Amino acid sequence: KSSSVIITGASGGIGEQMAYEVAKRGGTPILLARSKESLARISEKIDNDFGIKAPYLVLDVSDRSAIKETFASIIEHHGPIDVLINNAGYGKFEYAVEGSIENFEGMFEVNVLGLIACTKAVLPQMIERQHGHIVNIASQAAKIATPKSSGYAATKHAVLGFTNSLRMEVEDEGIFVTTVNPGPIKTNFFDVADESGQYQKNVERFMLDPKEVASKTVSALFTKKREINLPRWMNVGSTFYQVF
Ligand code: NJP
Repeated sequence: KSSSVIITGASGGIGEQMAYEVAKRGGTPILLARSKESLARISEKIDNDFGIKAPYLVLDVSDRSAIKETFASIIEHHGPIDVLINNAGYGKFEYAVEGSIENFEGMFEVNVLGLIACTKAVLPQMIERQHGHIVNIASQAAKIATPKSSGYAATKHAVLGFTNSLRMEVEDEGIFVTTVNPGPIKTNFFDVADESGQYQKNVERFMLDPKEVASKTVSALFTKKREINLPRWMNVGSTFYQVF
């Protein structure tokens, strides 16, 4: 049976590209996000290009009861899950003094608690089968902080902490656990993160290709890679930093 790979945030960006990479390697991507039309388009492309039927379901990962129901239904209809790629996430770049507490809360709901809830929804069956891989898309912001990323960097530091602890708990259960820490990637991420366009303008020429991030991530499935770091140079204000 081909491996089933759940991808959250599969309606665009690196999630979409990871879905193609999984299908290219003969796996079955199971696509989750809020935008049904985009998921339908991507699933159809996967069928046309790779002859693989990729199921898709609408899921907002900030809705914890929906996560429980959706994952239970996937397991019931498509059998056990081999891989979960926790990719859904977003940032809102603003100064801590200016950002509303609701903006901080929103990022934690999706990037941290949504990721934890999705992980908890697949872990029991992975432990039972002594088989699986959890991949958490964090960020270079899990390692370094920059101004205006206090909320986003805090969520990604939290993802890294959760992932490192989880690995210790399940590595003897046949389950691999990997964090991916990319630099800036050319996706729609910055349309939400940086409405002024200033940050995007600064880092645009250093941006990673989403296809590269996707192929490096998917080719590490079922390996013991603990972290995939994809460093970039960044221009913050007028100063250039090498990120790692
Ligand atoms: O961004 P984008 P990326 N429930 O905006 C989904 C991290 N990262 O591919 O729900 C469920 O193109 C959204 O789908 P929809 C970043 O933090 C990025 O760049 O239909 N899904 C879409 O499919 C994130 O964790 C950069 O709107 C939700 C997807 O998430 C991951 O990479 C750098 C959702 C976002 O696609 C993918 O981001 C870095 C919700 N509540 C890390 N909210 C970068 N781009 O520079 C959003 O280090 N989604």
